[in-house]
Amino acid sequence: AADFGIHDALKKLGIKDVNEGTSTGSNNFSSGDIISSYSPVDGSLIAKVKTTTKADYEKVMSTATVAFKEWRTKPAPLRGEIVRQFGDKLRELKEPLGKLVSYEMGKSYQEGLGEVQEMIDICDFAVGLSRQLHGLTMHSERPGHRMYEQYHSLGVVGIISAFNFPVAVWAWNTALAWICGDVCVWKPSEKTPLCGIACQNIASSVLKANNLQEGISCLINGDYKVGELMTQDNRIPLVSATGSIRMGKIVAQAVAARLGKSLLELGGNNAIIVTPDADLKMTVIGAVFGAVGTAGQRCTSTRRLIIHDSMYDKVKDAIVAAYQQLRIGNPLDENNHVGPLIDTDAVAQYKKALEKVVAEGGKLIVKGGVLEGKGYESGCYVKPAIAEAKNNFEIVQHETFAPVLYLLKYSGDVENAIAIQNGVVQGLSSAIMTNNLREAEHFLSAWGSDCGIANVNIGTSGAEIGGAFGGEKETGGGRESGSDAWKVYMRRQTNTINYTTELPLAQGIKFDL
Ligand code: UN1
Repeated sequence: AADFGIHDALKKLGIKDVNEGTSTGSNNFSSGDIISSYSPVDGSLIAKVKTTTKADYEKVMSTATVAFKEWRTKPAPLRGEIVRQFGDKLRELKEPLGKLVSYEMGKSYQEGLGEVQEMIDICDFAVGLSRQLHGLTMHSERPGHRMYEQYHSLGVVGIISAFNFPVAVWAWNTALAWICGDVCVWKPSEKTPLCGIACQNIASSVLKANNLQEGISCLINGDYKVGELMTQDNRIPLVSATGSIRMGKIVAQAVAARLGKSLLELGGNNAIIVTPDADLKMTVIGAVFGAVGTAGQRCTSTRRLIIHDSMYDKVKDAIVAAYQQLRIGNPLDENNHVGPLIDTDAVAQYKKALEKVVAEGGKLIVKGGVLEGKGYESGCYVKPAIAEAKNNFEIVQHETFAPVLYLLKYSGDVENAIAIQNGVVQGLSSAIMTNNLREAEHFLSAWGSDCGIANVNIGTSGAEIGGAFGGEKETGGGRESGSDAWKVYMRRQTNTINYTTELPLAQGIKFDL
């Protein structure tokens, strides 16, 4: 098979391929069992990586804790300068890194590049923010007193990320944590360990060039057992975890048991409401990209279309027609729209969802199926499917990480559509297609969408880094990337200073000695 420049990309990113031995990132003490990273694109073994043992983890934590003591003393704008250099390195390596993301994870090359662009964007954002870590000042009730608040570095931030955004989610966390004066220990998904090594190599090259301690950025490898070392570790005040609701509940409970902080980005069950005033062309683009982009493996992927009955047949026909145009195949070939799922377990989940929706009384109107034959040897390529369903089906309530779209019908007012949209346990992203001001504002009101993200005339996926990203309910409540998401990476301190010779007490309390 044509290698689409993979070998060259691995070289530029400092990764040894399978013929060259086991690959480890910089400042990675891993000496445990080997994870083999296979590409879902063509099924081939890309490289081997060693996992982190408990003893390795202790070494990582001691470099991280030592590095924190020094890093927190650097002025925030200076930390921003390091993030600026890191962003520049990412610009330089955008193509090889985007290619590796595409090849190891399976998303299209365009989306791989887009993911690296998100990393660059969050770096730019963080650089500016490094001069804006503002606290408030407030007036004291006591004479001759000054009161204000300031934000201090928190410590070692533990990052657990998922396979679907194998590089960007780490960067959202790291760029903010760094300017805040924190150091990071990252456990990437065991399904995309090479993306982890590539990023770690980039981060440590920047740190080295500035004579900074490598422990500012650390990598650990392995499955949930390695993650558990962090969730139970008192030296880690904040664990930021992205993944399934099931995983999030385990992480949240472990971290809460020691009264640590967790930042959770968990599952979504995102819907687009299509009202009688929707623009059909925009609806089709938004819905199809949302449902099949990244092969339906974004936490913001569109899972449900809630269509007004007066529009139902028109929208259905247009979407079904668009699905006939989709080209499925090697994601590095820019002619294709849809790449593979991450692995054959994901294919099994996809097949189960299709069986389940039919068993519950749904109707497949775009059948789907697993692709076989030339170009599909990895066994990970599936056809995006569409089913007519009901919101209360168990399978519709569940997030399946695959390109399965459910069509749901509503009648009457937009309230009815919003009730369906909110009628799931997840609360990440939501959208409405309408040119009707009343419907749009209703959707955005306090009695509208209950999600962390609510869009008008845009799909559910593809959020920009400038806004706070995250969701409510079982999505976990965390907010990452833009707006004031940085605050969770710092500890807030309220300071009161008395510059008189008296010591008046607050609340007017008298205490004479
Ligand atoms: C995710 O799927 O974990 O909104 C994050 C989006 C991306 C981020 C998705 N910016 O689709």
